[in-house]
Amino acid sequence: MTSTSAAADHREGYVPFPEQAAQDYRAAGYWAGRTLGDLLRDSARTQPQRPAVLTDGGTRTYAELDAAADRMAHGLLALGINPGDRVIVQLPNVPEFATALFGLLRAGIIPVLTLPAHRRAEIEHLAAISGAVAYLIPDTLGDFDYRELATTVRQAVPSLRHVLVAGDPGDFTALDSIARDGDSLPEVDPSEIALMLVSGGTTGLPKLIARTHDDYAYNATASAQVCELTPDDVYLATLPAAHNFPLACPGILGTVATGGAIAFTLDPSPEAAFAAIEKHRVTVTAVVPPLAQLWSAAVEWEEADLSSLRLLQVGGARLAEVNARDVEPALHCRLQQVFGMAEGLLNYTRLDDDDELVYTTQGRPLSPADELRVVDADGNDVAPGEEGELLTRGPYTLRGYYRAPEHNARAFTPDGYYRSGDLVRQLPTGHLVVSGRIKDVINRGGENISCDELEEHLLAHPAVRHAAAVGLPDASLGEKACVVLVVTGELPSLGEIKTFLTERGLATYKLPDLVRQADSLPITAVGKIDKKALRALHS
Ligand code: OOB
Repeated sequence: MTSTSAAADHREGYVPFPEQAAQDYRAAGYWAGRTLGDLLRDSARTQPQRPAVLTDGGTRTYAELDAAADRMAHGLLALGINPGDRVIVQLPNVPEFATALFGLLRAGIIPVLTLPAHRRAEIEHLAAISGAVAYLIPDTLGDFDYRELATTVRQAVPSLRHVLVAGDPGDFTALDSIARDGDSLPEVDPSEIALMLVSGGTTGLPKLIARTHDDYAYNATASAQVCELTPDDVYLATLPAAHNFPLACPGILGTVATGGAIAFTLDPSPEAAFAAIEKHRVTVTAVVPPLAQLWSAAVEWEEADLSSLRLLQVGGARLAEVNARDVEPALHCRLQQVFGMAEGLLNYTRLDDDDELVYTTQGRPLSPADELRVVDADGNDVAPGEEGELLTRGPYTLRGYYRAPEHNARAFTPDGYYRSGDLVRQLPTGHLVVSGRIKDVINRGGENISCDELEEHLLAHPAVRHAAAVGLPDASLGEKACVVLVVTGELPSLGEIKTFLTERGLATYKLPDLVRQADSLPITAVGKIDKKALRALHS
């Protein structure tokens, strides 16, 4: 494929918002006609000397970040990478992430945001479906050498013309060596694809989610409002920066749009992250539930000063109520539950919500224009307050995965609602309680056991630190219920667990058949419990 046709082909396999919906979102002001690059430009104009990025080595002002993004954009274009081309970005939480991201966005080049934990299978797949022309990597991370990965990936995906390395380039090109001055940058259309996110699904290979400038800018700025961000806020990217949550909920983009400062930590452990919070006087960060739990416990032994922290956002998987109640007393900041998805819809508990809503729900929709339906297995709306599958569409929710027509036929209703696969109940306040995934159930002899429900009960056991329930193949039952526990002290016996669960009022058919012990639970690239890996480990 020549570069000219590559530049025009990015819309092939893209499912746009219907014209009428787009008009409505513009007319209502949700889509403001600004690009993601403009968000940085605006902050750099109004407050050039304020800090934009805080690093161990010093501060980068808005004027500096703005200029660095422009120079990066010119450098990328000078390599022959054209507006509309896709570039695989696999950078960890380092300050170069911000420069590279804004450089690509400014040039109208489409970053495909992969996670540092992705390996050959995922990267080759994402590079092939996106038709990427370049691959941005760090040199090494821990003992993993991304340059070796790039060498392998390039052999399999011939469209990858360039490998750019943040750090020691080896045989490739150093990312910082390409930056250069230039005259003018291409006009970027705000209704065009800005970037691509990778779906978080734990089954099958990841899918690509194309987000437009209009929809993603709204995602970030409306989220910043809900979190009451101001230019005095300091946001710490703790989760991998390429994930929707730390990127735009409100994350890096929402902070830049507000004129606050961002900082990065490569290591989310309490030791490293707490040191970063103390050093940069961090006010807001986002974590997954296992980290929230670990951080809440770690204040016992970590000495760092966390007094700057005002808001801890927790999402990505369900935060058990027992753990939700621990966060505020331990960390002395407000807890916010966030139920979101790379596909779009975001739900937040609000800062002024009643405590009980904050501890027991996963928030309510970000936008007045978010449309939600809760449906039964036949696709009919359930009665208000009843459990069902969440379907949604709205001003920042995709209408189809990129280049995935067959999957789209199943994942969307004919009228454009995305079938989330999440089981929820909606309270009269609009808040959602997530009760599990449609598929995260154990089918034990025809009875369905919700893994989330079982796990929530297990976590209430004083010896249990982490719990995961999985169905394992069984000749007579089809599936049997196995619970894998990380415990403090001794592993309770199966009998003890059954008695404990029965005393909590759990139905007999939901009691586990097996109890297994683990030192830790396997996690996905962003830190959620990885059920697929767990099932493989314990089968
Ligand atoms: C976030 O995005 P993804 O794309 O990695 O994963 C989305 C899925 C949801 O469909 C749901 O199954 C689960 O992750 N999930 C939650 C949850 N937040 C996400 N399940 C229960 N409780 C929650 N609070 O994970 C994501 C994107 C933006 C903001 C926050 C999380």
